[in-house]
Amino acid sequence: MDKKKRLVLIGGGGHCGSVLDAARGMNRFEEIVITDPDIEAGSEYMGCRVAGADEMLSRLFQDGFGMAFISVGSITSTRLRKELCQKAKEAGFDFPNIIDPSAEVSEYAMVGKGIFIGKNAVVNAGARIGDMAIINTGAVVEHGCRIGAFSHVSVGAVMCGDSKTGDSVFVGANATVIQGVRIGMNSIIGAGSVVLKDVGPDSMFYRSGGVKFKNAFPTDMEQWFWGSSVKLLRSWDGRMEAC
Ligand code: JB2
Repeated sequence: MDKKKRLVLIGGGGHCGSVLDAARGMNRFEEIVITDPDIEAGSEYMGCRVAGADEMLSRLFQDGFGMAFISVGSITSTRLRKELCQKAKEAGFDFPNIIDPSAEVSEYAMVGKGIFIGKNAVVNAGARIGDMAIINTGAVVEHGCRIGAFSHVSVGAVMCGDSKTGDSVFVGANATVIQGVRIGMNSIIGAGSVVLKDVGPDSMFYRSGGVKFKNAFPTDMEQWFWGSSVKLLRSWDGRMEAC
């Protein structure tokens, strides 16, 4: 089998579910396995075999898997994703882009390697997406934007035209970065923030309207969540117990 059609997903959590779904939708990979130190080797995740921990990477490469993808998400820190990327490189793997078939990516956009573009995300003409970046579900990267390597534009976030991030930037869910604004490397933009001016490197920017929610964090969360009439219909990944 062509080694480019054999893919290892590194990390078998929630983000892996989105990546796996998109990878299958692309109809490009004939075999997909997962490495994850916390999932039993030989078990299945969404119908995909878990090969073992990352120590298996060299062995998998020798066995004819040529492609690897970092399927651990990055919430605020990109450290783990970088370490895993290095491990996979050292083992000899190449990195495909995984783009959900529902995403709209302009043919005039430029993308690097190892990028994830999730369901219904939009990457418009002239945008440039750096290696290993995540453009998550429903995010919009407008014309002329630049997204740095290892940066993550989270669910529903909007990068307006010609805005830019440096490397390893996290733009939280539903945040909006206004036209032409630049976010310096390693900075974090809080969910729902509206960024009207440049943000320097290594900064944290949170502005979510200052609205207070009464009882936002009930003490008996389990009771509040599961004690109602809500029932799980099915346990899709074997981790969630039906109640
Ligand atoms: O060193 C590692 C390692 N450390 C943790 N190697 C490998 N191969 N896997 C590792 N993991 C695994 O990453 C954990 O055992 C776990 O299975 C997975 C992390 O799963 P979790 O669901 O906690 O996070 P995620 O990174 O898949 O998703 C986060 O980021 C997404 C972008 C979540 O916050 C999601 O909600 C978010 N959409």
